[in-house]
Amino acid sequence: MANHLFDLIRLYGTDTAKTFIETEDGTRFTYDDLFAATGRFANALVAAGVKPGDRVAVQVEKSPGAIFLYLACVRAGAIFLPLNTGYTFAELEYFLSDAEPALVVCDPAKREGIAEIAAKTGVPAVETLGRARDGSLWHKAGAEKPGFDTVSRGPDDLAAILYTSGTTGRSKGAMLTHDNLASNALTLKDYWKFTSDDVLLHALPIFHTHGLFVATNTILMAGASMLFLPKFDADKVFELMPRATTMMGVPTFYVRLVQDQRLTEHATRHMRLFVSGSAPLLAETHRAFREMTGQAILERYGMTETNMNTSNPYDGERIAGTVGFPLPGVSLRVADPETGAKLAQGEIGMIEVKGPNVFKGYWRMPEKTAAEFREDGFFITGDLGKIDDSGYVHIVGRGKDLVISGGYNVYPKEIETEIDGMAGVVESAVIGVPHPDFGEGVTAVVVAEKGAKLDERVILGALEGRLAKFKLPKRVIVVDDLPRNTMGKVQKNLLRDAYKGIYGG
Ligand code: MCA
Ligand code: AMP
Repeated sequence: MANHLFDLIRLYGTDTAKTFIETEDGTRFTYDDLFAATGRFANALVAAGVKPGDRVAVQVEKSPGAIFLYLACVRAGAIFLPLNTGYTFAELEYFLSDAEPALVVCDPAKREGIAEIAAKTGVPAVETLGRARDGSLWHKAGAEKPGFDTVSRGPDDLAAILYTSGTTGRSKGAMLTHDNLASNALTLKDYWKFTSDDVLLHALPIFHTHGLFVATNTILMAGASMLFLPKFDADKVFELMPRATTMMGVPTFYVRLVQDQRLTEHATRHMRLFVSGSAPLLAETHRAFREMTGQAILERYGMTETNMNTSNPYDGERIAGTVGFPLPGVSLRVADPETGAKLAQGEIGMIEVKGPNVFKGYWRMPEKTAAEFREDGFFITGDLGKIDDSGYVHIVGRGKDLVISGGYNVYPKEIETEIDGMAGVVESAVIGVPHPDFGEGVTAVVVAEKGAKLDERVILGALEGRLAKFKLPKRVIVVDDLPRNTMGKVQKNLLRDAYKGIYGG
């Protein structure tokens, strides 16, 4: 039966003896293995009670098994819901109660804690999947047949839900359809000239758009291969580059590489493309990389809700500090943030996009969805930018209160709510300030009650275990009061200015 995304993957994975994934220990899975494993996993999902349209929540360590599980969900007509491995149990409870999955799959080490939350939130089934080809789901899938009658799904059916935090606090589940994912992967394959000869050095996590869809789906559509690292590790990257042709990364990857004397033209001679995204790449990093290797990093721009929107050109000039041109099929405009009226070329305003890449809406939040679309169907990104005379898009700021640390989004409101709830705290403001490694460092400015014994250590101690580590402030500063404008609103720009040097960046 027709399954929009999986059929395309099958169509392009024609050389079934070819390696799809090779892991650090040299284990290889071919496209044949991939198709058989997705069949086995899909059978195991059905046996676990998963029906078409059900959500499958997954918080597992990076491994080929996690990719098999993603594609098994697609084949079974289920909705894949990946979760950051850094999320604490307290954070997971919200996702499970909001998404109401039929099954949650977690790392074997977390089974007990997750089972408790599953029971509390009414999730009927829990399975485990480990990095060492272990866990209950791995074993159950191994006992199943590789043949599976792939469930029929059209272009507009949901393939995945990815949660993205909201500026008002509650995370929103972005609903992505088969065609959102398929169309974007096919576009990127062509735009970045991927062929079955490519080998992608994959060092990103696979619970976000970048590592899962941009990287993995593009490779699948090209019938190409991946070298799978559990995480970014400069030593491993240098060791593997002679065997790879491409890499995709967040700016922190490149910041770390340009500080390394091993980065030379010779070391990168086998690589044809380095892509950067998820956060702004500093022009100085772009320049340093070019000087050391002779290669220009290709910067692109996307969002969880929209997949990829723009890209610097493959053949033309890749300009540092810009995110390039709208991708084929994507309409992009810069509009007045208040009225939505299109602005003249060169003016700064809200970036809005429309195209087959744009998501279907937020899970069970019709009002929030409606608020983020214009009447003519353009999605309001929350990013401020302009289009220059040559058509390159520049992102100049954010209209949303968001910090991006090492490629992970951190919403100040969520951290402020936690801090404000602590005894002895009057109020807090969380900001992002330049950080030499993570781009922006999450920083909390806190007003304490008179006489309260609050310092950085106490506040950080209280946040630990409640929030994922990447969200924890790198510094906490206790002050007497926060600067406010005449309307009483905290002036975060003044705080950002006051603390811009604290990380020495
Ligand atoms: C780890 N830590 C972090 C981060 N990562 N803190 C802030 N921000 C982070 N991103 C914590 C660790 O828990 C640790 O805490 C300490 O910082 C130092 O860890 P370190 O070993 O240096 O970090 P790492 O493990 O090397 O990770 C850094 C990383 C990683 C490689 C940059 O965060 C990463 O892979 N980021 C990629 C995120 C990503 O894929 N984003 C795409 C989103 P402690 O010392 O206390 O233990 S998709 C997206 O944005 C859109 C769609 C798009 O356009 O792509
Ligand atoms: P997420 O919600 O994790 O999908 O993050 C999407 C946000 O990351 C966008 O709205 C932008 O603010 C930011 N972003 C992604 N790529 C870039 C880039 N190349 N330059 C600047 N910001 C980027």
